[in-house]
Amino acid sequence: MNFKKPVYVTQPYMPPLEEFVPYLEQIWDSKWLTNNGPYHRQLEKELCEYLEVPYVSLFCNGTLALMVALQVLRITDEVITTPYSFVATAHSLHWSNIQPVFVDIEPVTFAIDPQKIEAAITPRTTAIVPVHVYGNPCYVDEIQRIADTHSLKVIYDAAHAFGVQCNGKSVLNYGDLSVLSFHATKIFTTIEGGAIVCHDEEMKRRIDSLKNFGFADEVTVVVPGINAKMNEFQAAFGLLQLKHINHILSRSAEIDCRYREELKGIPGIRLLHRPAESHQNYSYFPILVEPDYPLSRDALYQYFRDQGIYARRYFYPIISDFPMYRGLPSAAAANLPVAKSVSERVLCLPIYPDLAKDDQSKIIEIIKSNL
Ligand code: T4K
Repeated sequence: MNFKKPVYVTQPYMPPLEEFVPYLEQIWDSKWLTNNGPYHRQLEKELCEYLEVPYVSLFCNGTLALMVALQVLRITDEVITTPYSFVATAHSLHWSNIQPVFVDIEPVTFAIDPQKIEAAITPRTTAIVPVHVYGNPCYVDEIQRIADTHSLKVIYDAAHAFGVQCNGKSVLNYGDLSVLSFHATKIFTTIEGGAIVCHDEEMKRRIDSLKNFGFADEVTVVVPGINAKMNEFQAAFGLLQLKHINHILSRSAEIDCRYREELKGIPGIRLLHRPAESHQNYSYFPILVEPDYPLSRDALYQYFRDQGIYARRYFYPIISDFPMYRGLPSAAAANLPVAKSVSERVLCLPIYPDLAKDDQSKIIEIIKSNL
């Protein structure tokens, strides 16, 4: 069995090119390329409406948005976070001179385990940075209770959580701030891009200033800001994506549903639990390859690659195993057994709106054929 074209873990949804041309013409005519241009303002407004959140500040990528979120809340010293994420979660702390303190995940949703957070709090702890990994909402109520008890800030790394709801509202409304990524590999993309969701106008004003060198007006610089602005091409691409978002989400849901139907009950293949009270965006389809499956996770990964299917081991290795973190006391393997074990078994299968039905059939067939 061989694939003509490689099948990647994800691919961005590209709207019809002719629909993008009028946006480009507008940019050409106005010569307004960046710095809070008209498309930037329109996308912030449309995202607030679509996501049902009060304020959105757009960024050139999710990593800089995370760093600005840490700055605006004046987070210092130590921050509790998960080792089971993309490395940018911890790097944003590192770049802000903050020490990540890794807390293990719980084995059902792979989110940071709230029962283990309090033991990691020290007098130097200033915040918690949990991740809604694969779009599965964290234990938001427990996390907030802990944060309130210990006067900690909560910044959600919501890079995977575009459009996700829990308890009947957007998951982005929890915590002090939530940070989105709109990278090309995300379900909603602005090529590169990201955003901070916040709850009040003053906070939005401060975030906007921080991402624009700290300017308050033409001649006043109030904070040592950075340049993290989204440009007009990115914002235009986002506006067009938003027009197609229902199609993007419904196709992803169909693909997720088919994988679930076909793969449930296969010995040695475990599917990610999706809490019933949440509304998902279906942007990742992780499976766990357990010891009773005939192939190891890495053997299955390689088998797929040999057939031109580029499934990915998100997130392996765990962040705490990378050289710049592995010396930290919280990075000790004994502290993170669940994250370690999940990362050694996880494999994310291809899922994106244009995944052909035949390609998905072949992926399913490969998993079954090894039995
Ligand atoms: N927090 C979390 C939890 C995150 O997952 C991320 C990003 C961040 C923070 C940081 O946000 P950003 O600063 O990135 O906005 C990818 C992405 O680069 C990264 O954005 C993402 N998480 C991470 C989970 O995945 P790689 O190194 O796996 O990407 P790459 O280039 O191997 O792409 C994966 C596959 O996607 C390719 O095999 C093919 C396909 N692809 C990729 C690109 C770039 C396309 O079809 N078209 C494309 O343009 O990190």
